[in-house]
Amino acid sequence: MKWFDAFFEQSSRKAAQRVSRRSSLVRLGRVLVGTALVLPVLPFDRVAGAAEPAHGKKKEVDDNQCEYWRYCALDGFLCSCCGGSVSSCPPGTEMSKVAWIGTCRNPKDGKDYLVSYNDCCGKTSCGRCLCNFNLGDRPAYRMGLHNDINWCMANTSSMFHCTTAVLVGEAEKAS
Ligand code: ABN
Repeated sequence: MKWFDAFFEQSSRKAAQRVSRRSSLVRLGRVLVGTALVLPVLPFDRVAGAAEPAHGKKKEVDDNQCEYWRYCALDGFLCSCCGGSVSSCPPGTEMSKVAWIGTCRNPKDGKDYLVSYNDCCGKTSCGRCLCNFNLGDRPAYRMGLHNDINWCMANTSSMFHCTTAVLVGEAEKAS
């Protein structure tokens, strides 16, 4: 059984050598130094960072988002999310004959504009991009100044599908 003892003695010594605290520290040190030397020279993809808006600059809001400036007094589903656009109805629907008018400020030029919120009629509710901003909205007893109304009421079909935000023109400054 001598060979057996010798074999195990040798294996144990080798194992002890391999996993000794000192050799582990040496290995760890090598890894750390190697990482510190190699990482800074690796090519990083900085394209994502370049796509970020510059500090202080706001990301542009498109007309599929409730925060788009023309929707400041819109209550309904955005037609731009329903197959239409900000100022046109989706196919198969018809623009309401009556509407309510809001006043919104265009952040690009700082001017106020009149916006006509016409509903698109003739199909069931679109159900996408529901927005509810109420700038200038008045209680329902002043119907013409209220946005929570189905403006398809005067159309052949009073079924409400979505709401547009048609630009009417620049608002006059109050004197
Ligand atoms: N003007 C949008 C709308 C339609 C139906 C009911 C409430 C609001």
